[in-house]
Amino acid sequence: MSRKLNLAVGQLGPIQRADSRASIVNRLMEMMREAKSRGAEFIVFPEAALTSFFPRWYITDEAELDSYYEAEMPNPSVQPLFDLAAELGVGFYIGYAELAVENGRKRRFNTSILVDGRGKVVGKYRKIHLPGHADHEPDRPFQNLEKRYFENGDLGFPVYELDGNKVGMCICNDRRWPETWRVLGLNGAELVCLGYNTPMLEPRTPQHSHLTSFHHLLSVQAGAYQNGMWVAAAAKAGVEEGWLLVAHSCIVAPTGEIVALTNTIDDEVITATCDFARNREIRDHIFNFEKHRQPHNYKIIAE
Ligand code: CDT
Repeated sequence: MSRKLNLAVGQLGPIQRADSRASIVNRLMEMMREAKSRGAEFIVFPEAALTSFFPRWYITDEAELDSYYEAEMPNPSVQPLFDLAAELGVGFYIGYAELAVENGRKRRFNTSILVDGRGKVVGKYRKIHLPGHADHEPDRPFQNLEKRYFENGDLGFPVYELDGNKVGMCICNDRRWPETWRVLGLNGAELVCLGYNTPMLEPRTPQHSHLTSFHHLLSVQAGAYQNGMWVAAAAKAGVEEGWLLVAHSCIVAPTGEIVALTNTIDDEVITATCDFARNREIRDHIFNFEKHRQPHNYKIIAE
């Protein structure tokens, strides 16, 4: 019998600046309960899911900046979500801004973790492709200061064993880069979890606004198909502090087909059953890496 996973994606509607961590954690818990009631064993939440997407603001006060980060995970604000995961036996992926102190130095990362059905952290990823800019650009209607507020991830693209399945992670802008998916595929991922905050408007290329959802789905479907993996993609969507974020959270099969898609810009749960036998249909045939890859011709990619 093939191995299967009942999977959910928990899309978040907007988080405003004034919303408390407790209210956000309650929304996540509500979606976890709904996922469980529909038979899900694992739920994927968005990038930076515990706060408003603060890189849109130029923040000069360090204490204020720190308030958007988590210095430990779990911590008392999010512990109820971990407790519920253990109570329900539902694992999860979640993104958050990580404040680490390493060798006495403050380090900031855009991070995600995998938590198993016992409420235990089993894997961590730090976002590698940081979009935007490092300096304040006052002519923009809103900032995209990820390059100021985060360091590039230093953990590579690891794949973790999670309740018997091989699970990898990436975060938002990573999904636009084919290298992300291929490295995860080469590392053996069967399922890739992805969270994102994607503004409909990119101020430097407003002529692409109407393509935002298309580019999102194009990237995720190609990543799934070209590497024979399931993908679960969770948006933070809706009008956050005046700016619309794209929705279209989805679950994509290894064939590249969308098998579940949100149809709101609010908190919404979607579910699907991942049959890992479907990965083999791709990876044993059209994208059999061992048989068909020609890496000696791809050296330029890594140089
Ligand atoms: N969070 C994040 O990585 N957002 C970027 C915005 C880039 S502007 C098109 C993204 O790639 O969706």
